[in-house]
Amino acid sequence: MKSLPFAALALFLCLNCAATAADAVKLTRVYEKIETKWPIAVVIPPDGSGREFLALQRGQVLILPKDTASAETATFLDLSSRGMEAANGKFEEGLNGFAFHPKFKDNGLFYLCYTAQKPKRLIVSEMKADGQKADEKSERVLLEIPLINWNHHGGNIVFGPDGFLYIGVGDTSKRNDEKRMSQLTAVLVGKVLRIDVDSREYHGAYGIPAGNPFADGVDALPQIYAYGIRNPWGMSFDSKGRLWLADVGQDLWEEINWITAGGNYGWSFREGAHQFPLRTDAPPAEAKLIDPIFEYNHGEGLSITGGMIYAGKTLPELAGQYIYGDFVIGKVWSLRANDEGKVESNTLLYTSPQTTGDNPKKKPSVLVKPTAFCANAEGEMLVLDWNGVIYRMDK
Ligand SMILES: [Ca+2]
Repeated sequence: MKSLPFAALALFLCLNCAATAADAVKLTRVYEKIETKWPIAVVIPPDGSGREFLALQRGQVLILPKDTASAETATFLDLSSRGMEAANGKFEEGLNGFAFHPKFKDNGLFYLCYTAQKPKRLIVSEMKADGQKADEKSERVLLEIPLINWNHHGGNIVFGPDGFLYIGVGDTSKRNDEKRMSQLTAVLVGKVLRIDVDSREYHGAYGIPAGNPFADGVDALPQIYAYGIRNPWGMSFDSKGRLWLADVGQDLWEEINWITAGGNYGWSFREGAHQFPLRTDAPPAEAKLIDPIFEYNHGEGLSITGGMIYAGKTLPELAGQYIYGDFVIGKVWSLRANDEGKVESNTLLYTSPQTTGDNPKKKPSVLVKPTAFCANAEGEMLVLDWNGVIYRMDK
């Protein structure tokens, strides 16, 4: 160390601090030999194969090798030539949702949620796969939702234990919910939607589950399951059937919600559990605005990435806890909540080191920017990093 010049010593100490900031977990890089640019989900098909499918935002889905050190992948689907994103739409536009039908083993069906241009819209579609390969020509479009901006369209999709498909859609506003979409039940943006992909009763494309809060379609669109959402990022069901949803905040608060049928989650009257100061009109007297079960302010992080309940074996102390992170600040936490949704603890597990990238004059940025928390085939937690890296959470 004595031979290190001062600047290098300072850098060494700085890196050392970041690395030893009492992280409770380690992030170990896996699939190092595979190009995994802009990963958005790792999904395990319900077919007993134990395969891991990696969805990338530019429209590819890869089947990852069993050996995490291998370079061998199979391309399941490649929609990268479609141009899902506008020139200024990179970062939020593209393929943001991928889910297998619960009976994928028998019917080969899976679902995608992605943006398309001219006109700008969010598409939910179904495709069929044969063994190792998706058949792009089998695509059946279920929903097309008009968008007016490149940001805030959510796009995560997940099947519930009820067999219905849940779709998280952002408010398609640049800022401030300026078009007042989230509370408006006549549009599908700023909502969680629920549809029955096995039925064709609605427009010949899918069905409306009878338990949807506006199933009769009177005064509100029947696909809506919950509303008052800003930009849902990270949706997952736990083993008790609860739907966890992280809603990205604007100026002050990031939030974690338990989504229930007909729930109004407040945006843009509220940001987190607080009145949104840029909105001065009062909510209707009858409105019941549901607060998040947990929120953190912008002193802690700037953009929440929702995750899932830990169900792996490597870190037994995290059993039953909800793992989530912050995309901008590069932190990972575990949240423990009781069955009533009361938070018992929130523990910082990991803080990303900072990096100057290729340009030391640039403001430092975080090394790990979590885009998703997913279970691998063994149930261990993977952290997908916007910088194109996949980590496994270890001791
Ligand atoms: Ca809210």
